[in-house]
Amino acid sequence: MRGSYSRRDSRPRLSRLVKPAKILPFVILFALTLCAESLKAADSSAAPSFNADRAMKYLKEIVAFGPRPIGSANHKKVEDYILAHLKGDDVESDAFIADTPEGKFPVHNIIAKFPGTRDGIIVIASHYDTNYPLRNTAYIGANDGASSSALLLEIANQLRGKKREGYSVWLLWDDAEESMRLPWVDPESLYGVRHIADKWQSDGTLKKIKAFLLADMVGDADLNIERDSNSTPWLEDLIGQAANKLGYQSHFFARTMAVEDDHIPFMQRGVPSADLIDFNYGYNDVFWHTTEDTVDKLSPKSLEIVGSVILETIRMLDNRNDRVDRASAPTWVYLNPAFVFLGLHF
Ligand code: 1BN
Ligand code: ZN
Repeated sequence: MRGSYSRRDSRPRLSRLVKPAKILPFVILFALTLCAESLKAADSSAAPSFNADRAMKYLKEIVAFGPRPIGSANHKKVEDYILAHLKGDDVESDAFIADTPEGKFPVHNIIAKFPGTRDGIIVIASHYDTNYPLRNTAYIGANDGASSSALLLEIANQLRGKKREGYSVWLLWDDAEESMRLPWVDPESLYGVRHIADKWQSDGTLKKIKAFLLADMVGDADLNIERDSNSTPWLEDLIGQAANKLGYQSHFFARTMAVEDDHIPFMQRGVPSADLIDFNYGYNDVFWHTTEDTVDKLSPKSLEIVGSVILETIRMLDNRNDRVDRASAPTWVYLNPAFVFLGLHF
């Protein structure tokens, strides 16, 4: 009857409005989202911090040896310098004799291995030689060879003595990258990487490499890393995302060019690869492969930018799921915080 309520009906009953069984999934989802957020916070607080001043000190020490063309006494000193900084690390030496148009030369790749818990390897590479044709000049390759080699030594400092929850990281100081003639001649260059790529193909290592990141000419105070059309697009995108995340996007990918560098033998063998190179060194690249390639053009901030972006890219690769094809996963799977919580983000 309208207007008359029984005593039972007049009491608002919570159980009628929201049944516990109905809200349970939302409560669980909310709790999982909170857990995922707190895990994210813990994750970033443990992020390594690249020491740019120390990297700059390494750079200056490398160039202080003078020109370091293959076969020279200075080259041997730089090899020993790198090895001395890796004392106590798991180091593989890949030494061989390269047959070049200028004769036979000893070539020495150095690999420092930092094991991770996840099955797979991320390789970070830099060449450390200077140009053989410039051997009798004052050419020291401060940006070209020394900057990235110093950067890798500092990355080794960041990886050393820490438990890696992601992929193993292998740092590769490769040798005999520079061309035996100037300007650049393709088959007369990249001796070190071609050798190690062949070796890793024969012994089965290559299949385990999830990404090959190359650093080259990364110290210019006016830092402009190119987007390289010879690199793997999704890996370049990931580097762009890492740069964005750190607020360094203005130094990345304003220009696109095709670069023939140490990543090419790995690209040719199907390894996802990317070259972080600033190929705009002075107006129209005037300092490249000249005695003008000196420390005064460089800045520790640039080393910090590239070093941090590489470390962030490693972290993103570690957390990337390469076992599930995103295209085959329905939207509800990759948008679900429960899957993010379980580490299954796409
Ligand atoms: C980079 C530094 N390279 C040599 N020294 C490789 C290269 C060669 C990059 C030609 C662009 C063009
Ligand atoms: Zn060069």
